[in-house]
Amino acid sequence: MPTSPKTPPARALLRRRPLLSCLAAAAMSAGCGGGSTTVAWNATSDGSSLGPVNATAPAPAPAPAPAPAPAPAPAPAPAPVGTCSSLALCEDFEAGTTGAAPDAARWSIGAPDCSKPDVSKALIDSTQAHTGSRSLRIEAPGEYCGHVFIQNTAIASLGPVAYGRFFVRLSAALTEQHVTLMSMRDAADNNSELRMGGQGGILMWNRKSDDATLPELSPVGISMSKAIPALTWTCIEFAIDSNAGTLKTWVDGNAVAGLEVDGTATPDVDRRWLQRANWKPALMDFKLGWEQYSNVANTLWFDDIALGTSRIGCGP
Ligand SMILES: [Ca+2]
Repeated sequence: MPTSPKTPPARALLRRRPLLSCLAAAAMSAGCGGGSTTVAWNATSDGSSLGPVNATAPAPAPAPAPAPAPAPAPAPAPAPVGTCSSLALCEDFEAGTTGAAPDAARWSIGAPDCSKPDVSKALIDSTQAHTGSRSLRIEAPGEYCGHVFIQNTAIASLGPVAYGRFFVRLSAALTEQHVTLMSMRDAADNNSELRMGGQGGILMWNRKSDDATLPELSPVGISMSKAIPALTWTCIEFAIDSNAGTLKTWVDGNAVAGLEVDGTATPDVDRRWLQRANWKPALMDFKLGWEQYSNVANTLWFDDIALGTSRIGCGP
């Protein structure tokens, strides 16, 4: 298949977008490591200070009632553990073998727009990890068809509202050029790809079929998204409501105003996206990796990948 065309040049700056309302919902933390259980304990004392009783001695003045011992501070609630079992996908790569492909029962490897397995690799790596000692390393040279993704299909059975969370570490920061690091096949869009990646130096979404971007790549739109720094683990979360046709994105736990489709066309943000009426994706797979359209090479790592039906958060 041919590679995707580049996204059109930045659109004219229009009026500034009103502030979005903040999300009030607290994120639930969920772990991928099946962490340890914290046992609560209370430092109570049952010691007595009463002396021996002497029957002949004058009755002592009644002892003041002992002051009640201060209640111990409640132990902090332990972080949720074992939540991997309730998630549709939970991957920390710890069970993998360094230098080998990830678990073939969970992941297949390839790319929708052609891949060259001899030059583009997706391998378990122990030189970097967000948690534990392993992650997935993507080696993507800057050459034609130098694309590679790991693919999982659990998202297809999640229901209309899908939440995702992953950590990514880039060797080189996003540039002006269009790249993709997450991609999902949309059966409601002729099996075209809903993609997240970079352009204009910031994190952005791209709908391949009509090349709409979120945000619009105007100066204001760009300012309303985030750059993803190199050599740092960044937590990226998303929520897609296929019934409502809405989408939200969080970076390191914070909602990003420029990466939200809320159903009301907002210049610089989702106006272009919403020019397609009734955008209601039917996601068939979930892919992480690298695809570039201007020979932009990168090596990147993914870890602690999760999919579920409620917000997962960036917790342990
Ligand atoms: Ca790991």
